[in-house]
Amino acid sequence: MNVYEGKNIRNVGIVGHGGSGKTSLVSAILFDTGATNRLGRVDDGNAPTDYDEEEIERKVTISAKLAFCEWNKNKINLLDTPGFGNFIQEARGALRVADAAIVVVDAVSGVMVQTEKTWGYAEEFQLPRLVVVNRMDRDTANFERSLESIQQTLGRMCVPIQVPLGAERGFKGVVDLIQMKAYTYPSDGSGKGSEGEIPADAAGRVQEYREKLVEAVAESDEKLMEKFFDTGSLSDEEMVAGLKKQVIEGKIYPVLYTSATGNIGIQPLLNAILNLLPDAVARGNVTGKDAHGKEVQRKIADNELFSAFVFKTFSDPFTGRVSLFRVYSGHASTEVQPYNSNKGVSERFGSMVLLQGKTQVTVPKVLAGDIAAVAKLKDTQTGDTLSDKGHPISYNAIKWIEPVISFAIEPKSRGDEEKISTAIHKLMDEDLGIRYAREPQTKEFLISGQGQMHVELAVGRLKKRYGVEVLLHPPKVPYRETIKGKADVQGKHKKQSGGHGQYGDCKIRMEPLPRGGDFEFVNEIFGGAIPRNYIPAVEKGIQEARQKGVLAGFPTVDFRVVLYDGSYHDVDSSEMAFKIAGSLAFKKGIREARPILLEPVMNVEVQGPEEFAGDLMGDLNSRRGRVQGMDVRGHATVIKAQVPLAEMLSYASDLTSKTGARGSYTMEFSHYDEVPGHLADKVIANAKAGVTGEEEEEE
Ligand SMILES: Nc1nc2c(ncn2[C@@H]2O[C@H](COP(=O)(O)OP(=O)(O)OP(=O)(O)O)[C@@H](O)[C@H]2O)c(=O)[nH]1
Ligand SMILES: [Mg+2]
Repeated sequence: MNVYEGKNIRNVGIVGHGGSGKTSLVSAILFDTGATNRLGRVDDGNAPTDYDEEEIERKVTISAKLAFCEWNKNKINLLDTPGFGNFIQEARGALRVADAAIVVVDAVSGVMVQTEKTWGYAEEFQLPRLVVVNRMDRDTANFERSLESIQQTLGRMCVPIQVPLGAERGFKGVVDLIQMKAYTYPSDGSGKGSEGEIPADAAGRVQEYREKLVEAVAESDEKLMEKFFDTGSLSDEEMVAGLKKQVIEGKIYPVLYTSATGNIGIQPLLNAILNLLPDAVARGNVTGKDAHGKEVQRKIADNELFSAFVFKTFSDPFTGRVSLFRVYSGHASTEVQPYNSNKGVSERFGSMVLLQGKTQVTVPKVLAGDIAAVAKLKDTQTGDTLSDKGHPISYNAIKWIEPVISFAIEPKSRGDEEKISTAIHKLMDEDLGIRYAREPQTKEFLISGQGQMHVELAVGRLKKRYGVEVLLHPPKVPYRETIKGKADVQGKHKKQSGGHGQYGDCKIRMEPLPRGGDFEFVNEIFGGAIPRNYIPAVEKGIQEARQKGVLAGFPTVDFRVVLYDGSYHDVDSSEMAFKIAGSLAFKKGIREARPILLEPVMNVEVQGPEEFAGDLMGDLNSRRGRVQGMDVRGHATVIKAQVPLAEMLSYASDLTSKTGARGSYTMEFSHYDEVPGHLADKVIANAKAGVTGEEEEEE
């Protein structure tokens, strides 16, 4: 295998909504460039970058994968990423080390939730982008409509540099609007295209979009603009140079058309990657921090000191831990001794490998700009920087998205707790999106992730890899309690039989606060009914008591306490006594003030193909959801609703099965709302059953 210099390398992250054809596109690229000798297919379980057992079984990409091809004496590193919401942070992790993104859009459904999300990640890392409209061969795939969806949501500067030839099953190639040539492909999937003149029936559209492209290029550059106004046109050289410059500056996002499974339009895409996207050294410098936290820069060049960023870790059944890294400066080889500046330890490099999906290809060294892997680093984790020991540098790690769903996890056989914890921590080594913690309130161990599928997958791996079997319980909904009415009560704590007594006495009024008001304590004591130094103790007593509400033990919120009277005893009063008095008053007051249960309500946005709109609405209604609006984006319907979290616990998998994995949703906290009476009784009964169950166990 050749060693490539950064100026001949492109690092592209392939991102987009689930099922848009990213993995199939990578398969076609690898086949057409001769990196593989057959066209791998997701549906047949032999796509090079969907090789995990779970991926083959589910036909979705679960973790980011690396592959590469050689094209016109350049090396293209392809990072295939998941588009399913549960695993979308993998896309972000991959873009962290890419120099450009290919955003894949399904020609039928247009831009969807995860398309926008990954577009946002590319924005975050300021990456130049190509938009690839794939699945052009499908029924109802439509050039104009998909473009409208793209320009509406991703922006007007998404400009076609091709127009497709033929439609739906008749899709057979593209016209390149720069070369003004047609590229057509046979229907046998061989990918062997031929160049030709523009067919007469496409001439009108070609003319129209060529003009739009020229205008877009002229528009984003003052000099070209002048020239364009003077002469009404640009030369071919001005076009190419102008376009490349503006793609790299993020002013234009070229749109291309493919059928990945039909192997149509792949070479023009490869040419666009080489001709329009920046090489691996184009960025010039990268900024990191030295040992003292001071900003330092490294030039992306082979003759600089070594530095590399580890962006992914996975465990291989044969070689153990494998770390994927991008070399930013210097080079990596067995001769280099890497120092992990985050952990403060030296590591040892084994042989360098390039990854072709699961196939490892050994290389003597890896130069600045390239992406490769190495096995058996001891202490290095995802997000760490390896560098020269004498000149340590660390690059910014990726901040991972917080988990959205939690399950209580319990060993199938007692005494396995220790084993679970060890095994989960090993999993977390390769999946930073998983969290594991003990919930102090319920004493349960919680495993959290980006969705039900994410957590279930982790649990499946626990069993498969480490032989630990666990049970998952429905996640606990963080209910709250509050009051609807008012109360005026006295809390008196008095123990004065023998020895030093205890005396605390307070009178409080309670009233509801608006939602989100949490807790307020107002002191209206005048004239020393309670000495000033005991007043904080009353408040503390209430603060502590409200953590466990009177209905079902959930925190009590959104109420005000006004302390207005009380009494004390010269000798027997103490802080402790007033704290207890406060908590007694709280419990009594809450009971009198019509306590109710609150539940979290979520803002939910569901997106799915139009034909499911009715089903999805009905389903949200049956989950006590309040639908707030419906929108159409391309062929996709977007439904916005507010739904109680308690009804959304299994939504991820329900939606997947309802829509054949074509639906997706996002969810964020909106507000707390009262739990309807009949459901509240159930929640309270369950909470009480849970609590007594646990107490019995402890005894
Ligand atoms: N007709 C048609 N089907 C395609 C095309 N590209 C992909 N598919 C099919 O669409 C489905 C999804 O393709 P994938 O390549 O797995 O899509 P993906 O974007 O990698 O999906 P995730 O990894 O789950 O995000 C598979 O059944 C493919 O066979 C295409 O161009 N035309
Ligand atoms: Mg995929």
